[in-house]
Amino acid sequence: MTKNAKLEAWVKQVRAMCQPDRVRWCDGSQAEYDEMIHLMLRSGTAQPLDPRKRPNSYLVRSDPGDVARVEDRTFICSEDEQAAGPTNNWRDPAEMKVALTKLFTGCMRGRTLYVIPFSMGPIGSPIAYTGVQLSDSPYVVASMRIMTRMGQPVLDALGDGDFVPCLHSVGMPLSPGKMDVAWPCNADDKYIVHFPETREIWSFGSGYGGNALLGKKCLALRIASVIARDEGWLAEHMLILKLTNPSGQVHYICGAFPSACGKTNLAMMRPALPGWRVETIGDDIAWMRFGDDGRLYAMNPEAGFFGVAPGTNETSNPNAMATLRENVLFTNCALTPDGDVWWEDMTNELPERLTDWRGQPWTRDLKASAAHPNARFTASASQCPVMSPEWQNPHGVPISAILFGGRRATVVPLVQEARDWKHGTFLGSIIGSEKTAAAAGKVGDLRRDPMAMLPFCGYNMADYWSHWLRIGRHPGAQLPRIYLVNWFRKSAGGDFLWPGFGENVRVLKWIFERCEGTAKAVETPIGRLPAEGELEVTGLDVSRENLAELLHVDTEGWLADVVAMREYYEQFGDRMPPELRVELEALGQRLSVCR
Ligand code: TSX
Ligand code: MN
Repeated sequence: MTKNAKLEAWVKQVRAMCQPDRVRWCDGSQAEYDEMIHLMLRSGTAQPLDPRKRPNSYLVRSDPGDVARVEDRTFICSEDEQAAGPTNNWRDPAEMKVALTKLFTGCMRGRTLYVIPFSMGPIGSPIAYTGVQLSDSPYVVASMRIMTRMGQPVLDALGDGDFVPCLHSVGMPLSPGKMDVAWPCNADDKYIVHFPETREIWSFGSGYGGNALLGKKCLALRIASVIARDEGWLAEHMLILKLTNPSGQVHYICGAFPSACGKTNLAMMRPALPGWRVETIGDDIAWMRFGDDGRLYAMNPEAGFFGVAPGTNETSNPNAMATLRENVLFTNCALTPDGDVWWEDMTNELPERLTDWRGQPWTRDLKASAAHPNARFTASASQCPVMSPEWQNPHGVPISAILFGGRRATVVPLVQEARDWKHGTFLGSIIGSEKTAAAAGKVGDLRRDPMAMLPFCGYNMADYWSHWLRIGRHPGAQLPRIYLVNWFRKSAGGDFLWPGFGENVRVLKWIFERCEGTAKAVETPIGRLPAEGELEVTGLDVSRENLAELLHVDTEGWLADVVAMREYYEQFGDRMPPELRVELEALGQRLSVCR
């Protein structure tokens, strides 16, 4: 299977520590996937959906205490605490290893240890990274086969090369003769741990999503962000889309949005303007490197979608609905009486009866949601009808524009263009979302999520900003333009001012034409806004007043934001890059002048 000495030694060492009953090297075959499904059916982890409704698809219910990423149990274990920064949880790496070794000792008794080789990026691509995950979860094996390039071809390409070791256990050993539970996990101890200097990941106690599928958030973002800093590239929490205009010209665009802003919907958008085309390269992660021409080339390191199901429907994202027709693993969705899945806002009408995500009977008079709000689908990228063939390009695609978004009912206009890379980095650093009713805290409170990387940056956020500024000084760089966008402005009466979804292509069109040099902008204190008549409004059902409001500079609102940002930057002390403080104060100055 492999002659990789490091891999053989590591598997041997983990086997001795975790004491699984057996070790299985995953080849990535369909037969192996089917076997994992069979195991999950037998243990009650999964149930089949009606093949006439949803061929080759399964519903998995997690433990009710294991339904999401656990940020307070996520650690960056660098030698120096300052290297992790004020926005990450830090522990001393040696002490953490001792604590974890205790937890991992004997933790796989009664289970199988799966060796899961995977590639983030096309196998053999010069900019891909290989990881190997050791896990005791068949759900992880099946999910990794959808979400990454996984199996023997990865080992063949790896040869004697290096890889990122990713150790995972659900943290629930099985005593001899004891029946397994449907969703094994550890209720008391969960640890999602990153060692950025040695490039290792240890994850204990959770079987869910970002906690357990270690190629995604742990490797492709937290560890990769550190590698990217050291090697001069960018590992970002961004979608990648291909935008084609009616004449067939193309621009590739990346976008970073905090959660619940519809990143997957944008990546798969069906444009409302005739002749315009959006194709998907990726919906979550972009790795960007300079090409010989000085442009930034972005690659999607993933091979599938692990998307939030609630809110996905034929209107919000028809291409996602098509992606989900077959061969899907659903997690924590509701089940219909005829053997299909359902989630909130999937259909206009509430079903009469369902089985909810916990397996309990549900009727529509109940107030509780039937699917968990973080219910997920796991589906192969190749099933997306608007997947661009270039998503497999081993060198990536040249990026013309980067979007930073957020959910802001006030202040931030529909779109504004950064004056240069430095200003764009500043705009990325200030993005955030207002809390919706679902989250804890006061509704309307702004949660800053710089570059949408707050939970995913594997080092000090201030150093990360410095790295962005350093990228801007790359010799011969032909940098993307940077934009701040906001689909979520509301009127005083509380209605959304912008229809969003497919109509967002109007904003993308202006950005496209800025890249072509054909669209005009006006300079304002906050950046460049579409000049009068430059935003395509033909066929758009938005009043003149609302359009004006969407593109208005709210001087007082921005000045209040400047004060809040000054306070936000404080926590980074003298690691804060002076250029961003200069940008912030310059913005304050420009706004004060036109007060
Ligand atoms: O995904 C969204 N996008 C991006 C789409 C390409 N959503 C859903 C956010 C939750 C994940 C949006 N919601 C968007 C948006 O652009 N805009 C809005 C707000 C909105 C919601 C409903 C309507 C208009 C705006 N209109 C009607 O319901 C009729
Ligand atoms: Mn994400």
